[in-house]
Amino acid sequence: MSEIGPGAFHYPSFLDAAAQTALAEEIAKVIAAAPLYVSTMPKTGAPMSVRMTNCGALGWVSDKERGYRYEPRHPQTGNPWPAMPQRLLELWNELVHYHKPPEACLVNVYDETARMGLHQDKDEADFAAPILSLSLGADCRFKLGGTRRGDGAIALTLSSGDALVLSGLARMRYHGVDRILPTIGATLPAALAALGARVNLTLRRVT
Ligand code: MD6
Ligand code: FE
Repeated sequence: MSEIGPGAFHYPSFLDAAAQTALAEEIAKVIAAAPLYVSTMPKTGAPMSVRMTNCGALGWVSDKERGYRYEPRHPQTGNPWPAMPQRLLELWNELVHYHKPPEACLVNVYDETARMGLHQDKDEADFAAPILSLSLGADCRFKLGGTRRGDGAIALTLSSGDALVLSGLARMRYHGVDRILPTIGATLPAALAALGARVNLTLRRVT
């Protein structure tokens, strides 16, 4: 584990190959029940390059009309999100020191050209709760800035099996995914391989 800055903890290869495979199988079941969708940006309606879905009581969605928010139901099927797999609750308990369980797990699926612009995670009511990120598949160049948009950012590589916790002073740091890196050998586990190049899960407390 390395503390990148106060409250920002990077755990390279936290999940071994067997754990990555098992997690991918759980996420494939989530996607089978709650299909990937494309969120659009508030106001402009521009589509995001990442496809997403969620599990847990709440899911993160965005559209032109109503912007970023959490919803209890899938925007297209209207069904409640699938339950959070037990394995994710265990990882939260292992890595996040917080007295309440996560309510949302956002599943982001990247193809080789997808990116995630610099953002703060601020649609949650509870900023005291850390966010736990888990990555599978191709490496990406992850940028971690400061608490103001213009602050300088550091770059780190997030690889398959890595965990990243943003807590405390790091909870509101800007961050984003510059690009997916060509990654020899680190393809997504078979259960997810047809969907893209990289999958990132972020577990959050919302209320
Ligand atoms: C990604 N991650 O790694 C996007 N958010 O694809 C995030 O947006 C993120 O890694 C909050 C905390 C950790 C993260
Ligand atoms: Fe984020």
